[in-house]
Amino acid sequence: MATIFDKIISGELPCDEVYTDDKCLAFKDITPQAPTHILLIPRKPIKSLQYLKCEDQELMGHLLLKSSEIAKAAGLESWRTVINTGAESGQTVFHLHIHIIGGRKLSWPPG
Ligand code: DGP
Repeated sequence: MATIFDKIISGELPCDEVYTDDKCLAFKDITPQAPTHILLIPRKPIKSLQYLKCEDQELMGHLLLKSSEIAKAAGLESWRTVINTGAESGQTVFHLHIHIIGGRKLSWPPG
């Protein structure tokens, strides 16, 4: 079943785009938890980290590198990257995504 993020990738739903290339797309989170809250998603429909395959190794490296570039381009020097995996962790959209969160002091441990 197509998720909201699949519909954003296809252009069926709009987003506030931050970065795009042939492997991934980044856009602002609709319910930001901090002054900067960006979601970075692969174009490939991977449900979560739970479903990664060996063939995804290069893609995941690409995503991590891009997450750093995107955070720095947003003016951040300190930020948190979060990948929720599974409903109990807080995952609500089952298309793998990296949260890039910053612009305020973040507490630890997470709830
Ligand atoms: P997670 O809880 O880790 O599955 O994060 C899903 C995030 O997706 C959550 O922070 C809210 C965001 N989100 C949900 N629907 C939309 C949408 O239609 N547009 C955008 N930009 N973000 C969305």
